[in-house]
Amino acid sequence: MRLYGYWRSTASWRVRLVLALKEVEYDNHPVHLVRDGGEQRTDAYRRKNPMTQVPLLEWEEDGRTRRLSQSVAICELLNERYPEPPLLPPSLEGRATVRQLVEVVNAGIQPLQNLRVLQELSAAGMDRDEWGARWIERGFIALETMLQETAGAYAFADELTLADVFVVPQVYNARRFGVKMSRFPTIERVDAACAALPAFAAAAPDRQPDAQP
Ligand SMILES: N[C@@H](CCC(=O)N[C@@H](CS)C(=O)NCC(=O)O)C(=O)O
Repeated sequence: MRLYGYWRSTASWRVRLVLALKEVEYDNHPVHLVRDGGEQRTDAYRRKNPMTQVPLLEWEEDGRTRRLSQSVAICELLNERYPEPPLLPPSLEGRATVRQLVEVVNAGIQPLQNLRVLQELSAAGMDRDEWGARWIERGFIALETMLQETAGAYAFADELTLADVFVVPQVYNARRFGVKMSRFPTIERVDAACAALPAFAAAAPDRQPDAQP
């Protein structure tokens, strides 16, 4: 199994987290998102992922090379293929609630501060850091309210779920953009609980082979 990703990509980090939690071995293929205009935009990579984004998971099966992009789809595939530990709760309502939290980050926050959006904003003369912080803060106001209802030791009750896998990388980006995390005590508490786990430490950006100082 090969993971095409980038050390500081939050969407790649989600997949790294699931692989680490499931203890699945994989080959890391770094795609530098900035160097030379971005390796994700090369013809060779575009043929693998027409969206020209990371992450991308690639593996061989039945004599064919399989590829899957989009971190939600990848995480769900891995969660079903490697059932232990389960990253979705047993109840239907629990699974839907976790997916709701996942989508708040995946659809409601991350796309607004993705690299290509920030690059376009900079080119148009806008302050990309102010923009990024503003949209993360708006999303976190909602997420904090939701987590006050759902969180136990982790984002959903007392077991790790995909909600934690999506929230933790977004907190890292919030800090990068200068968001004041003390405004979001439940998000901060969930992030700290996850940070104490070895799988979360292993998947962190600065532990990746392509990390830069
Ligand atoms: N919805 C996609 C988002 C993927 C995404 O936004 N990837 C970013 C890095 S976190 C990327 O490749 N950006 C490169 C670019 O914008 O050119 C997913 O969850 O996989």
